Amino acid sequence: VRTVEVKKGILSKNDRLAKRLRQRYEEAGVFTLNLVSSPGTGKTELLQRTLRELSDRGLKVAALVGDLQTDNDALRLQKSGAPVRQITTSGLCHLEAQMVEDHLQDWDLANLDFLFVENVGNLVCPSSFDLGEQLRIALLSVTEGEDKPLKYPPIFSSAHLAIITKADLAEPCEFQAQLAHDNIRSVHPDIAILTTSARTGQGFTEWLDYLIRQRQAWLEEKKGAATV
Ligand SMILES: Nc1nc2c(ncn2[C@@H]2O[C@H](COP(=O)(O)OP(=O)(O)O)[C@@H](O)[C@H]2O)c(=O)[nH]1
Ligand SMILES: [Mg+2]
Repeated sequence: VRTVEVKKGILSKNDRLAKRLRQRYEEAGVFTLNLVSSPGTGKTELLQRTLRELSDRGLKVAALVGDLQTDNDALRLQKSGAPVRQITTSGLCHLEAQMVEDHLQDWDLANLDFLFVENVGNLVCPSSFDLGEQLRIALLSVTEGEDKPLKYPPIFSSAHLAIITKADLAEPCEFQAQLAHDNIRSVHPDIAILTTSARTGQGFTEWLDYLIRQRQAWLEEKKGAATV
């Protein structure tokens, strides 16, 4: 019983902080996304290309990236030219709202259109921690096996979008796309699913269009709420 009580305490503190972050994002008009998946699914690779291509379309983007150790991913993402900051969790398997808030303290969010948060690679823990994001995106690579959504349902049921990554490797991995879709939809029936390859650029037009559409709808919703 005590364990449950402690976890509840941590989660409710996190929820309070996440609400504060969400308010800050709304005031600044920055659309924030939380990318979750197991290690090696291709979060950093997807982000690197996404940051570059959104910048090319004239959008202002930035990223925070979480890892247990090292700033390798931040260094990779900085190559896109966008502002990037590393959050090192020193062993913690997920990001919490407090860590995000601490790393955003001196950033002028009003200057940004999109903020991407790459969570720590883990298919379990990140699903419980709201970071105040507008959208949570769960990634599944073709190399991981189609059954992962069945084994780790919360990460897929708590996400707004699933992306199947590394599509260029689908054939050698004998990836069964229909089975993966069915498994994702068995834990989250109406979730949107995109398929991408950060290597070849496959699916990136749909992915970037999706991001821009979602941000636009959010801005319009906010404007509508403000005039009511
Ligand atoms: N073939 C191929 N490899 C990829 C793709 N995306 C990522 N990778 C590789 O997969 C490995 C893990 O990618 P990374 O972005 O670090 O995954 P993360 O741990 O989820 O951030 C790296 O060696 C990447 O180069 C892709 O679309 N196609
Ligand atoms: Mg990474």
